[in-house]
Amino acid sequence: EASMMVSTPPPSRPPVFLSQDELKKIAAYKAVDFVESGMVLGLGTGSTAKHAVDRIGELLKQGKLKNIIGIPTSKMTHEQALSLGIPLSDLDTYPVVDLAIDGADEVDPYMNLVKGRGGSLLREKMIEGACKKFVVIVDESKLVKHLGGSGLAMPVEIVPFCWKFTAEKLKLLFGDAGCVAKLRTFKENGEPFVTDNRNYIIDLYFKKDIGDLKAASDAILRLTGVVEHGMFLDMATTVIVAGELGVTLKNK
Ligand code: ABF
Repeated sequence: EASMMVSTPPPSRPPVFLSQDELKKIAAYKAVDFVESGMVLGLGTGSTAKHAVDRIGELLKQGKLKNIIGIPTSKMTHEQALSLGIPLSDLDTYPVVDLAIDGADEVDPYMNLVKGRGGSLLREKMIEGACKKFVVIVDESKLVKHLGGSGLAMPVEIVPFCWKFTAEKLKLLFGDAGCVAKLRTFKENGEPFVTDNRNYIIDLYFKKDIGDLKAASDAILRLTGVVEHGMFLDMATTVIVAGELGVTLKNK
């Protein structure tokens, strides 16, 4: 009997659409590939960094990572890391951090970031400023051409004392750019959002391009009453972006 060569067409594969959370997880896991035993690690905050912290906890449990010291960037991450059994410490004890992994709200083409929309920025900036390597993990929705140009908030942490006065000063700084300064509050009761360091957050909304980011950063930091802002300029050493078409990694 003659055998017939039947060429079967390749099974038609429907495109796989990954959820935003799956993309965040892909970026996070990729970043954890850079973690080595014995490292002092800055543990980021937010829904993307959470996956990285989970993964570090898992690798520790499996014995694939050893002697890790975690430095959490928020109370929330502190709780998460504790529950995973990750040994924790702080910058007082470890003033030099080997590697930090954290998410961001915006990433520009020069690897400058906006952070703090989730409410945490001061501890992040202290810890990530003390890192030899700072790996930022995002899904592609976070990529922007200009920071603050998306009409979304640029957070500034300020002391609660006379916050209206400081908010007004912040707004006046950006008179030209047409900026709105809003106290961050809880929707449910209108109460001010309070940071881990017991401060308030003023969200700046720009109607125009901010222009020179370094100049804007310096001007904000010069205002008495301001503690820190969410622009992280020239800090990231690697950015990992997860998108529908795969993962890209950019180094400084
Ligand atoms: C924190 O998490 C913040 O600085 C930033 O606002 C946020 C990013 O969160 P997510 O990963 O949930 O978008 O690092």
